Amino acid sequence: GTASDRELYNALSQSVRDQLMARWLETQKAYKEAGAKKVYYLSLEFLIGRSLSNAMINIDAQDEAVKALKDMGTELELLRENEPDAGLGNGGLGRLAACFIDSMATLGLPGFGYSIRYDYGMFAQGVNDDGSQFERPDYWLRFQNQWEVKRDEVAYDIQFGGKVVTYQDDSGHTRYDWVDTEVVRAEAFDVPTPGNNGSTVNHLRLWSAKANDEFKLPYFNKGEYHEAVSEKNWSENISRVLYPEDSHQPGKDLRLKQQYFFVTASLQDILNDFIEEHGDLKKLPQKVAIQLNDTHPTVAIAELMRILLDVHHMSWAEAWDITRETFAYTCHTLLPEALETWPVSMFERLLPRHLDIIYAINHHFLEELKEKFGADDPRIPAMSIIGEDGERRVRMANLAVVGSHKVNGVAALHSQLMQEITFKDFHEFYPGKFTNVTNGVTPRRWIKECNPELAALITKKIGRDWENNLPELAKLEKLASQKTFRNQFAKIKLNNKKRLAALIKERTGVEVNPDTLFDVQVKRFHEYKRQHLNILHVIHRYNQIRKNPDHDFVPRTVIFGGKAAPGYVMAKRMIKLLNRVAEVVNNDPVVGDKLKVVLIPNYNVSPAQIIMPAADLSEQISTAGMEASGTGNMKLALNGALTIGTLDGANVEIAEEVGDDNIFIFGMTADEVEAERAKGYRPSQIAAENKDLAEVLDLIANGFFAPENPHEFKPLVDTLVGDNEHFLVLADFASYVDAQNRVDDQYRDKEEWMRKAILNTALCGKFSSDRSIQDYADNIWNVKPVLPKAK
Ligand code: 26Q
Repeated sequence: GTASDRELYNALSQSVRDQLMARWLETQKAYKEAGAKKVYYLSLEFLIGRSLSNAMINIDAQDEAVKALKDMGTELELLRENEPDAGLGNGGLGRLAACFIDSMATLGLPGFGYSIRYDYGMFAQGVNDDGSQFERPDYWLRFQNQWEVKRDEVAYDIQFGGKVVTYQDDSGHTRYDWVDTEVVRAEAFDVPTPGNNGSTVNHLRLWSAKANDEFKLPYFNKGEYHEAVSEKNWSENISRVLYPEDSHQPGKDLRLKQQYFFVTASLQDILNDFIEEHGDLKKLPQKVAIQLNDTHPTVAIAELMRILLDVHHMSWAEAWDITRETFAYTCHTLLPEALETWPVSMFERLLPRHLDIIYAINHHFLEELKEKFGADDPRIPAMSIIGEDGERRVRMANLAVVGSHKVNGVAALHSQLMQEITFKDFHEFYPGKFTNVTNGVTPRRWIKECNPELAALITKKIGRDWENNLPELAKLEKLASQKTFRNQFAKIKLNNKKRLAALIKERTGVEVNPDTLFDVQVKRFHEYKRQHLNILHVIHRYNQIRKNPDHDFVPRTVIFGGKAAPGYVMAKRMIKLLNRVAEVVNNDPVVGDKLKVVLIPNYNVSPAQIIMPAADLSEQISTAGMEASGTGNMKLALNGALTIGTLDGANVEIAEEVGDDNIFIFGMTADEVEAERAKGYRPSQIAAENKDLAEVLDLIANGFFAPENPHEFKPLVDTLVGDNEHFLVLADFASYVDAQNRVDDQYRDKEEWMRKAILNTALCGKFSSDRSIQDYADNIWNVKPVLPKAK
């Protein structure tokens, strides 16, 4: 008999893995010999997706494997479907971390990721018959994971709870002991992360919780064997599941436990390695840089202080200098509701010693503030690490800012708003601490792997340097005016659209025509991302078609992908409305190919790799000032989609790079949004004055899309027309529709459209994560590449 596809997949993975292992050892040896400074990227999320193709591309084994498999009568594309996505993240922040470890390895930097090995990653999304979202657990570890290596010798004890006792040591110093704690063990699994440079292989280290035999010792001692063993399993819940909320925090014990579990295992590991290689902890910041991916790992600041003070008996001043020089913090939001805070009472119960240390940090900090501002300044309670209004809470963002030497935003506009609004007082108090590093994406996965035909065409025209030096793409600029090149580019786009059409058919049953304009909005469902603005436009278009069916419309397929957090009622309602609108529009015989609407269920990294290359139009329509950066916008533009977007996040920089003629900008600016909110936003007036809009809202509110339950979507409309509606959806409607009409006009001229599409690919070289990582390396980490001998 023949081997099954899974067995072949396993065999191929193993052979690729063996090649990675050899390079991995060489890389570690080279770092050791160089005594290199190392970077650790701490993130509760790494959305890496599949590894097989990525590894083969980065070690240049792809062509060979494709040939060998062909000889065996099978195809790489078939085999790699057997690999489950590693969905260890929610969205942009997690995917950014995955792009960053690819770039660190490609640049030859000693850079390592740390995260949690969740048994269950991001939930799998399904759609019920009524159009609503359902969730299923993602048990991605069902089959042996080919891309991890369990490191039996790497494991640490993690404490929780208990109490703090003090004692005097021999020299009369007061010392602190954290005792009577619950203990859990953290076990290490390494995922090798190859760079695209012929030699470097770093790793991502994932921690898994394992019951410790010390756990529930009292039960054993009492002879309650069964109780002891069954209770043990509870402690393993710490690494059970990724929290699927990406904007408001659940405030659960278990989430704080996850954060601390992850942080202390990583720090113990980092310090072990450092001490073995360099010994003297005073030199820590010279040899170690730790990046905090948002506030999620910020308890690391208190944990490093605890280790330096309580274990290594350093003085406060010395420990604090080392801590601040070691950490840097990346902020990924401006939404106040997304800034993490934890009740003091929870900290006291789970991490009593850390709470003491945070109080002490805050005490020193507030003294400095009083010195500078005077004791009664209102900035003091505002900047305090402890929030005193209502239930007392630890403000993790404030702790992260105070305990880091650099704080960065993720796009120019975001970093500017951070300095002017979110952290205004901090920026004045710490001049020079705040900076920008604009996000990027790895061109290996987001061009070469996902769009092999385009990659081959580019390489044929300009050589392969673009792979690791993306601004080289600018050499394509002059080709945009060549008709033959435009035809080649257009042909590839069409092939990619056919591939996507097949995926849509498979996942939704809907047939879409690859000759229509593919209009794509893929990202988490959120009010601030305004998928509902897109839906309003779809309904408006539907109305136009119904009124004037013989008019020469530009046929469109509007494609959505994304998940709603299970507890986010409004986001779930948006999904349901979208699916209901799709049902009506797709089955109306008057409409035909003029308009189709689909939600591709369970949007994730793997479907994204099919969607990005197939888009004509990229929807980036957030309320200005609310999307920190966006990274899907970059992937789509690099693959030759034109953006329709607001001046928000990295869209601003995309517009700068490609030029105003090659992007469709609409809507209010961040300043205008702020002004409108200040004066009191009254959307009901807007709806009253715009007939097209009123018609759309009436259809939704009156149950046109939910005949069996006509009030279903009334709350959504009520929100949109309500005073001070926070996302100003209706305010941008007219300008959005106008921009969409400009899109149509442009798309009618296919040659001109393709020219612009090519310019988007050519001019987005800035948005490589290699450039982002080089910025971090130069301006924040102060690390240099160390290249092992090539294999
Ligand atoms: C916080 C506390 C408790 C539980 C969960 C969370 C949580 C988890 C994930 C909060 C936020 C997130 C994810 C945020 C995120 O993905 N932000 C996005 O980051 C991208 C990379 O910088 C940006 O491009 C996006 O603009 C930003 O929305």
